[in-house]
Amino acid sequence: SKPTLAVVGATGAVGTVMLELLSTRQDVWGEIRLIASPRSAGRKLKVRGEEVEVIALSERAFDGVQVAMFDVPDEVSAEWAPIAAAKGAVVVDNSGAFRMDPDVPLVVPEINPEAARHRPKGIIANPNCTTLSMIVAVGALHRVFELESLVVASYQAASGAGQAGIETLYDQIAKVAGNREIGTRAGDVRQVIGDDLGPFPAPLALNVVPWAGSLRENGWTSEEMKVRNESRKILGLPNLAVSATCVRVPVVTTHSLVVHARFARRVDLAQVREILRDSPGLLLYDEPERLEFPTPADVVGTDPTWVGRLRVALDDPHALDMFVCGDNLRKGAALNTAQIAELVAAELTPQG
Ligand code: 11C
Repeated sequence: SKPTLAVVGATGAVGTVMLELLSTRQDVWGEIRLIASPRSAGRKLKVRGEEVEVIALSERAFDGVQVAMFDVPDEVSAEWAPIAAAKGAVVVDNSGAFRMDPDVPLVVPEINPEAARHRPKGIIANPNCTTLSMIVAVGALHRVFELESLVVASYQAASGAGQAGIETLYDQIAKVAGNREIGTRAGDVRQVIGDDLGPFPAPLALNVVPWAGSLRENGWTSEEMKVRNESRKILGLPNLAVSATCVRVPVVTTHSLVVHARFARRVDLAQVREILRDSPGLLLYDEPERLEFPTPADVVGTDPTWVGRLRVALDDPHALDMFVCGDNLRKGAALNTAQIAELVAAELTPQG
């Protein structure tokens, strides 16, 4: 029989996309149980065309569950993922709570699917959306050219900060809309938007904000450290040199990154194109003569990582510059989690 799946955090920004995905992907699940905070319990949500009542997070909610996806804040995962695992569920956790735990694999199915099988804690971690938005492309190129260093800048969407981020951006856009003078004098955007900045440290409408996450040592942010640490772990390159600058932009959903990747081998652009065209999870969209390149407006709602603006660095034949976009709620979160859960489901229900 098909395994029972629990979706913890079913009502959040990622949870909402997860229910959409579960309704359209190949149906490998028996019961799908929706779990959320007591505040959301009793709500009915649609999955696979049926209304399902959300139940409150509790130990008993995991009775009979074989796979549990967690799309909740770090502290909720830290407390509840081990409880679900102790009850026998394989947990696929999308928070930051366990990603760097040496006993928890950090999995991207296109890159390191085999890692999912070794999970001594019964927990598999899903990477951060910014890492995920570039790593499928970088990983495919690493296989051939051997990655040595990454210098990246992110252009992150508001929905990376959850439903509150989305609401904040729409509210701010409404406040500045129609005013054809705003954005011409220092401080005028702040004045119109007022004090309610939501989860962002500066106005996001008509602006870019060089900050995501919280402050870590020496001026680096948590998000920048995640890009570095998680890339190293997923690629199995503990000494990979990584410098990331994470920036929030007024886009609702889809993270973009400018990537400068340096390899041990000389980069051959024709071969790069071939790799990006033929590897799973990637869409090569790079026709500069026709002004064709990925932008979040075209990428949102799609599954692959889109890659364009491919250039061999002018001053370094071992380095490649490119622009990548990935839907941060799909591949960046719900889709990768679903793909990992499907790997586990395939283990639990052997074919033939
Ligand atoms: C953002 N990437 O865009 C963050 C959100 O570690 O899962 C996801 C945080 C995480 O703000």
